Amino acid sequence: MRDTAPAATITAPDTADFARALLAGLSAPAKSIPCRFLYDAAGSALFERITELPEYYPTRTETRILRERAVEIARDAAPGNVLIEFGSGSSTKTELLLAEMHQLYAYVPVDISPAALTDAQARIKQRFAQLRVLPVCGDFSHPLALPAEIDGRPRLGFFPGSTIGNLTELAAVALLANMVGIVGSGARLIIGADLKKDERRLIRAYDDEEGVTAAFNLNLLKRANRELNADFDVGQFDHLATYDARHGRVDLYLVSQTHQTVNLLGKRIAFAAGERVHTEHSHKYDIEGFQELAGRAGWRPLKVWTDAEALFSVHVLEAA
Ligand code: SAH
Ligand code: AVI
Repeated sequence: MRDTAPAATITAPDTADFARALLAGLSAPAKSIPCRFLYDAAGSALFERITELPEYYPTRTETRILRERAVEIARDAAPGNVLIEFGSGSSTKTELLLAEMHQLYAYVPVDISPAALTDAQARIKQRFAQLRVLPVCGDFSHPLALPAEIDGRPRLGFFPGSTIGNLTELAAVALLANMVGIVGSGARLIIGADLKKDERRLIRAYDDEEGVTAAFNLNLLKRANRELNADFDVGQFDHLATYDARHGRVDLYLVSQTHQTVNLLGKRIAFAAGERVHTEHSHKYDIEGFQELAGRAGWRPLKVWTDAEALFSVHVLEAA
């Protein structure tokens, strides 16, 4: 991600990537679909609804911490800095920081969802008319071209939401190490990490009463029907959330209700009754464990804040 390029327009990711990943994931003995495909326009809209659910504590808890600490965080953004946000989504939490960061050179939201980026850019431009907003649409786990305009400028990283928890430990360390290269030695990263807690509370957060998380998960199959002309009978799959205490993570699955066959890109994919398709990991950390993980990637812990119930943590890290 060190390379830079002219400011890109927001373009939709190519469907070939989805096609390849879906075929590979559904042909494996233990079926899975990478979670980055949850976020097409419909998925991003469903995620926004999740953030408002009474059961989904992470968004409102992290927002509260950021609101309380925004002035302190803004002191880390020296005049002329570039704020780079990973998995920016609606950029709602970012507004809290931008309101206190008065002399930024630019805000660079990075996201895989063109719909989320387009909406966020319009809203941010409206509220912060003087701010240079340079969106980058792409997968943050792969090398990405950042806008040439920010070349050589000091940077501050922002990675809220506990989106880091959606990566396996190995991938999380690799991404965090990549971020050291992106922001540069001595620069800081503000990162949210969801905390371990009572298993029932976790399951409720990922299997809400209203069924919004189920719709978010099942949208993967609808997306395959829309974009790849597959013929998933979405009503024949259930949403399942489990907690894996050994790995400290919530896992989401789509479960086939019956024995069924689906046509996908000229292939017939068979599902046994009760067979699971893994769709998302959501790791939960303790503070020391998260700092240790970040340390392996070259980050030094500077500060950490949590809420009164110790549901969620926000860390300030410094690149070694
Ligand atoms: N930061 C927001 C949104 C979190 S949802 C918040 O805290 O509420 C996760 C976001 O990361 C989504 O907007 C999704 O589109 C994006 N995302 C997921 N995987 C990604 C990837 N591999 N590369 C870039 N963006 C990704
Ligand atoms: C974006 N990410 C941190 C969310 C989470 O909590 O793992 C995605 C999500 N999946 C289901 N609900 C929310």
